[in-house]
Amino acid sequence: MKLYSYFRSSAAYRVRIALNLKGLPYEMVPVHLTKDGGYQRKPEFVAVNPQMRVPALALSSGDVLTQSLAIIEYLDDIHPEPPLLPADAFARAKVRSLAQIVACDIHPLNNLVVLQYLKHTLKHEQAEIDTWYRHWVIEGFRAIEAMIKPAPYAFGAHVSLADVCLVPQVFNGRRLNTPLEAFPKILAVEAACLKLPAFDKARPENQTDAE
Ligand SMILES: N[C@@H](CCC(=O)N[C@@H](CS)C(=O)NCC(=O)O)C(=O)O
Repeated sequence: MKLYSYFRSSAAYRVRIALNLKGLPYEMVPVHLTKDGGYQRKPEFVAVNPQMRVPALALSSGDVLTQSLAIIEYLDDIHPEPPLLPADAFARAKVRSLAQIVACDIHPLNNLVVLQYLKHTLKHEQAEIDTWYRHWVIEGFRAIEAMIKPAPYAFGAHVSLADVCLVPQVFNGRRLNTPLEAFPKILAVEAACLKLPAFDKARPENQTDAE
């Protein structure tokens, strides 16, 4: 499999963690999101993902999957061990709800293309954009902090899709200096996860395209 990724992309980071947890080998294809106007906009990559975003996972069949949550659930379906979603329907919904706070409510407001639109089209100052960024991280994290009871992972003794989404979002928040002291439970989950080789290997700084 080939993973189209960018070291700092938190959506790609989620998929890297999932591939590592499943022990699945993959070739990493870096897509630089800012150099030369962004390689996600070059025809070679548009042919892979017309949405012009990473991650994209090319399967050995040549078929391509996009959208990190869809990719991760696909991997969980075809390689069920270790499971990233609990067997119990209610527990599964709880895990998905945390994952969706990150992937549907926080991250889309802070994505590069959104920040670029605020800056270049709407002409906001960088300081305003940074405030926007932190605001949405804090809003989402307030809800997540209230939802979890680290044990040591977000929903108990087993890593789940919730942790796979949360850890990259903490990385993102920290990168823009979001104050995180108010979220001790989130930080505890992050610390527990980063002790696992699958998470550590997926960290942005451990990628071949890291700068
Ligand atoms: N919902 C998508 C989000 C994908 C996404 O927005 N990726 C960002 C990087 S984290 C991207 O490629 N942005 C390109 C751009 O902003 O131009 C997913 O979960 O895969």
